[in-house]
Amino acid sequence: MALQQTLVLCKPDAVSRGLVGEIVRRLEARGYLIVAMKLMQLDGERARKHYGEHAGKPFFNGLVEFITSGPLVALAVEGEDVVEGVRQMMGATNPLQAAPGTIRADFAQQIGRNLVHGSDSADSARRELDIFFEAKEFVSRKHDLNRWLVE
Ligand code: IDP
Ligand code: MG
Repeated sequence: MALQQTLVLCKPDAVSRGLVGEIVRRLEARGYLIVAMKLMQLDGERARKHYGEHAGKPFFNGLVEFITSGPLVALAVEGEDVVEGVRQMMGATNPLQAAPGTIRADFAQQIGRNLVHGSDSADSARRELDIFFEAKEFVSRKHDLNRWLVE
């Protein structure tokens, strides 16, 4: 077990569809702590940096266009093994392959409109959090609930 932070994005489809509250509710209900959060519109440069691993893929330009098309909500989320936990809560990239009960299966239909981003490793999380947040934007929170969450 490791105390980690991860980057979660409620993508422009989630914001436009009024699903930010539902996504935040699920993260909070699982016991993860939000340690930074903001509504913002991403510019192309930051979007290409964030999704750099996908540069050159057929969906890359559409992905950058979409993620910059409207406001998104970026969150830094903290908890024990939160990187894997958030990936599990999001479900598979393609909502048709995502398990029922995950955000993507419950609320999305297509891979290019799958509502959420979550970092895929602790290293990715650090890199991505740096793109979205400055150090001073993080708050430090006590994990009082861990008494009930962690053995
Ligand atoms: P992830 O978001 O589950 O980590 P990645 O493979 O990192 O999935 O892809 C990043 C994002 O790019 C996906 O969430 C999805 O929105 C989009 N994407 C990935 N593959 C495709 C595709 O084949 N067609 C359209 N969009 C895609
Ligand atoms: Mg990814």
